[in-house]
Amino acid sequence: MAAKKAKATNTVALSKDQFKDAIVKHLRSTCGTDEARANNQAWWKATCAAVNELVFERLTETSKANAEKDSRAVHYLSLEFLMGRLTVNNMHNVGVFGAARDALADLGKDVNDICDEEPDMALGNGGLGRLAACFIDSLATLNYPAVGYGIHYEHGLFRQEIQGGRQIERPDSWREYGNPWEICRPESIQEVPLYGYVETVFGEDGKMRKVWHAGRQIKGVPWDIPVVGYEAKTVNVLRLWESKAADFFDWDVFNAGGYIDSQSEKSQAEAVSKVLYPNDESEAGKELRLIQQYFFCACSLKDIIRRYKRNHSDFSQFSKQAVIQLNDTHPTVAIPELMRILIDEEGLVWDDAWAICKETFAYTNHTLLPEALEKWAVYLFEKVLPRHLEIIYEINRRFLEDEVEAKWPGNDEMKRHLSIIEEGETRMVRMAFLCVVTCFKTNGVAAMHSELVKEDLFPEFYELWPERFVNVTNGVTPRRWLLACNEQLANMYNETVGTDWPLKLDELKGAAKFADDAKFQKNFMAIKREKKVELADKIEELCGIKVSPDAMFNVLIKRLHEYKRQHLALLHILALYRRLLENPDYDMGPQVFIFGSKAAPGYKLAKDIIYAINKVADKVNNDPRIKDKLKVVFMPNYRVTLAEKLFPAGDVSLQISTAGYEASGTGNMKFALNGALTLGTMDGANVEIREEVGDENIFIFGMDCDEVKALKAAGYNPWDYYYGNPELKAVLDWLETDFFTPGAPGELASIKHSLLEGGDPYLVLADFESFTTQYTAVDVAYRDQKKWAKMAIINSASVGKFNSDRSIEDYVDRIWKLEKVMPN
Ligand code: NTF
Repeated sequence: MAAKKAKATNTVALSKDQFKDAIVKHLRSTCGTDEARANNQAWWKATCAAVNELVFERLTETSKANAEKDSRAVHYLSLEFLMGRLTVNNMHNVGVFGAARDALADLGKDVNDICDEEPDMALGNGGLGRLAACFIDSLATLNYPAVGYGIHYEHGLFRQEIQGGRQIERPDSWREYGNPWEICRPESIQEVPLYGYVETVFGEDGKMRKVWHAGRQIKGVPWDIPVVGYEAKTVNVLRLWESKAADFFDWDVFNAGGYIDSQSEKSQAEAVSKVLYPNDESEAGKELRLIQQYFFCACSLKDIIRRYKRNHSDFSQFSKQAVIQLNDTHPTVAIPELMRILIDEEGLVWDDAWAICKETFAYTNHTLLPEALEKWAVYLFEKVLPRHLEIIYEINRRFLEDEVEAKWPGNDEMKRHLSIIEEGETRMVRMAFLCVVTCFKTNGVAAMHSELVKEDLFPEFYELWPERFVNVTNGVTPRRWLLACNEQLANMYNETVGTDWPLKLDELKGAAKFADDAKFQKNFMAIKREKKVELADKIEELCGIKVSPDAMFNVLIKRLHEYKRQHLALLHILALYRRLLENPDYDMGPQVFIFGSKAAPGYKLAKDIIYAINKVADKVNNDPRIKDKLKVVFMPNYRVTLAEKLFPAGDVSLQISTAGYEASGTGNMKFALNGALTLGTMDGANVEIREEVGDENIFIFGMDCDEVKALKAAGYNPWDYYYGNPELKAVLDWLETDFFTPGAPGELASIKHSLLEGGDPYLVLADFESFTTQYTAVDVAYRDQKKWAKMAIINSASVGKFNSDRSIEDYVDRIWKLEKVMPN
């Protein structure tokens, strides 16, 4: 009965009383308990089951409509989907959040406590994975046919503990006790071959064929997570593959007393989807990682082809029906896999198969960092995927002999330069080149980044095929990153500009005209303060540090990486501390610096930076001489759920990467939307944020990309800055003493060494002075609360462009060419 009501209307799907009945019913029938005995975990599961009554019905409707209309769909292949929690999000999107909250309250439960039971789905590292999650939210919201494909990792990104200031990694078991959002689909299991050898056989017609005799098979079991569109009829699917041993049991081994061996077969197969690699740049060289990539691409392609074949008897319409978006190079092996299927299994000739691949795949580049551009050793490919290597060789041969030769005749140097195979002691497959050679579109993720992709990363490919290169600036879903995480501000906007903004974020612009209005400012700042109080409580609970909500909250939250320059912020903190010690009356407003960040477990310097932040925090926070003017907080286990508390509470959003290195950034957008001011470089999407909010409402510092290039070309010498700036020298030298690590001098010295002897590859020292100078301006601006309020309001009201719905419409328009299937 409840579900019927949902069909009738999009927004208010269930009344409070209906929702109450549904929860109580599920406590009993789904969870095997009752209101008197249930713990919060059971309450949560019953609540999810009540929401799922609506979700599953829409899921079935959507797949029925897609099948009936045989619509073109996008398949978003990504090794990462950083979903976070789904309960609140799904309740908002199906339109039952209010009913659920009130129903739970009537039953004596607080919605927040109940939703706190949900573990984060942390199947991603950072920006790339979270972007994928925002994109599938937008695709469903806009009613586009889409499937997300990825891996059903048993363990997501590690849980971070801080012990004695150092990061400790603990396993993350997000589904240990079951997850109410996922549905196992054994009817769609796929088999994946690996290893073995390739045989050349001649058929009776005299034609040559290749047969791959795999050395082993593993099984891919699909788990579907419904992706609920906001106020939409569409519920799409995120399909995640779990690896299992193939369906045979080796009785010979078992009977011969080799039970252990048959178990090892099982555990090897299951290892494939066991863990997410915790490095957000690249994991080149690891055989298991290559197998992960192939495993999920092979399963996904089989799934796409199975669905296609329901309505088609040949492949002539394939690229009209399916577009496959490669989220970075991680799924590149899908290209030779589709070639292999079409040629070896479906009997197409090379040219036809190649034409299909070229029209099916598109590639998004997310980074320019050379170490992040994936390369796989040829010998590894040969061992794991021998047939795919042959296909890559042939793609490369044709590319070099036909296209490169035609453009640059007789130029062997150019051929070497552009070859998909890199020659050298260890020959390597350049995955990004394979993408660009194949894909009909290659896009960067912010305007500036897309220019650099053309000019610096792939200039010759751009010369060959300029029409293939496009930009799609990233975005974030306003449902999660404003409506759900900042209810107070969301309500204020509802009253000011109406309730359409979660879909049409540009409507917030209507609030900008109140930026000067004293009452509006007061309300806006009161909300900010409320969110800061909530965060301050959380900080005290997690870190035992008391911070004042009246201080300026400077927040730096993102993965730890030298190019993101958390250590630049640390040097500035040291400079402030030193100024306060030297002059207790030093003129500055109270400030809190809040960090949240995980470091890749093998990234030594990144972990040293976390340690240094914590050691400096210990000292600063407990130094009575500075009278609480400065506090430093490192929040452990930064993840989506913590981010939802941090973005609404920030005053200053630190986006301080070296210009030219951050492809886009998406945290910068979430902060601005929640009324924080950016202190950042001219990098990634900061450039476009500045365009939207205006130069007077953002604090830009440091060298721009051209200046960075020029300084590097001229020969950068960090020692010049060390000797040229006494304050900088003093704080760097401080790191070598035992001031912050009593009795253990030198514990923080690796940071200094990387910046001097190490050559300071990300120009921290070169930008230091500009950073501290601009920070003084930020401090002065903050102390004029009226002016600050105005700037904050303008920021929040002006970033409608960074709605991920807009990004998706750009993808549809420039790349995917989809049509909506379910009506709006
Ligand atoms: C990240 N790339 C970039 O570093 C961010 O600037 C960007 O916002 C996100 O992608 C999303 O586009 C990666 O995580 C990776 F893996 F490519 F290095």
